[in-house]
Amino acid sequence: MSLKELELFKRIEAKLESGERLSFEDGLALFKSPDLHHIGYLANLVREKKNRRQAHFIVNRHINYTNICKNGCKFCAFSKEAGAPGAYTMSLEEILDRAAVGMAAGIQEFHIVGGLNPQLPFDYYLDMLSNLKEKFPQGHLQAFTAVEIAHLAEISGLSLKETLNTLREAGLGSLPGGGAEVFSQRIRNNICPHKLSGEGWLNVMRQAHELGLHSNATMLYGHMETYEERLLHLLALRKLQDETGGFLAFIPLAFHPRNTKLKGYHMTTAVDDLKTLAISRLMLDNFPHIKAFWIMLGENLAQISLGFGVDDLDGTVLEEKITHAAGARTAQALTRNQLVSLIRQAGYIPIQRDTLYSRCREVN
Ligand code: V47
Ligand code: SF4
Repeated sequence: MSLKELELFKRIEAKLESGERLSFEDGLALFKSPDLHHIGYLANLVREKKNRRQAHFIVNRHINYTNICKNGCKFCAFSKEAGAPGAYTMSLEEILDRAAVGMAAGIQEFHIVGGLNPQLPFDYYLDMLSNLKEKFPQGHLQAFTAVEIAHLAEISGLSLKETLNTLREAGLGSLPGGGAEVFSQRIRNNICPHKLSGEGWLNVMRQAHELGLHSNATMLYGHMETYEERLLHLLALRKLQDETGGFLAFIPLAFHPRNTKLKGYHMTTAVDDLKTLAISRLMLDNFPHIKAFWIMLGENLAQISLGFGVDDLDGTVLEEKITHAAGARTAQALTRNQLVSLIRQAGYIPIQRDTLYSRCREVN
């Protein structure tokens, strides 16, 4: 290790010990450092302080109600134009049927996201939530990214707060973290020019948090973004979290390039995945949880990530469409026992949680 590197790691460790926040420059130096193990060691110090040796998971089911989307983001292999082969929209009955299959497996949470389908009225979303809530009252509804919420405000003619309140009355429990991508407008102009802006995304989350709704946050990395742009994204999240405290978990999402309109990109490397997770743990000192979405990382790397700042492996998932459309080779679901055994074999304590981390219990 060079003297400069040694000084960097000493400086960061001293800051962690004194509780001083890491700066943009600290984050950049870490991203540029080749010493993955030392970065992991530092992230693990924070992880153990916040979450000890616990590794959280939830028994959940994803429901992607439509893949028809007017945004056509270049990194998305899931979305289709209306009428194109493979385009679908689930009826209310289909959604309830899928949820019922999940319930038999003891599902605690439905993670519901879809495209912006101009054919669907606001009532479709309200009926979906209220029927799911009525039939499966024990299932928390974590539904609709900030991008979908902004779209629903547009089609309903309501303000963001009114939209969120109406959805909450219908059964909405919290918001997932998708749609954030990278906040930089340079990146958005290139990869998702029709999508809600970064500022718009943060504003939806601010409004949701002000109403007492919790949410997650994500970052899609591994395409054309620079380390600087990743860090600005993390710092924007840290700033909003200082103001509202409404974020539960941060989930870096590794870009999967297959079948997308972004040509010439490769899957992210294990080193970049672990570094990004670890640096997220270090920069986001006010986020209680860092989640590795095993669907995107793979089960093996998700297991290793527990030593690099991660304290949550998401869930059983049951039927994932977005990443698999873009070439993910992981399974579509894991059983609760498989997740528990992944965590145990990595030397951590499996903790089954609910969506809001308010009821957590160690698995015997
Ligand atoms: O919003 C789309 C991303 C997100 C690709 O909140 C892609 O707990 C990689 O947000 N390669 C949906 N990523 C998934 C998501 C999520 C997943 C797990 C947990 C949580 C949570 C949220 O996936 C989209 C977009 O940002 N995405 N295409 C792709 N080709
Ligand atoms: Fe639509 Fe979301 Fe895919 Fe973009 S990422 S095209 S908004 S479904």
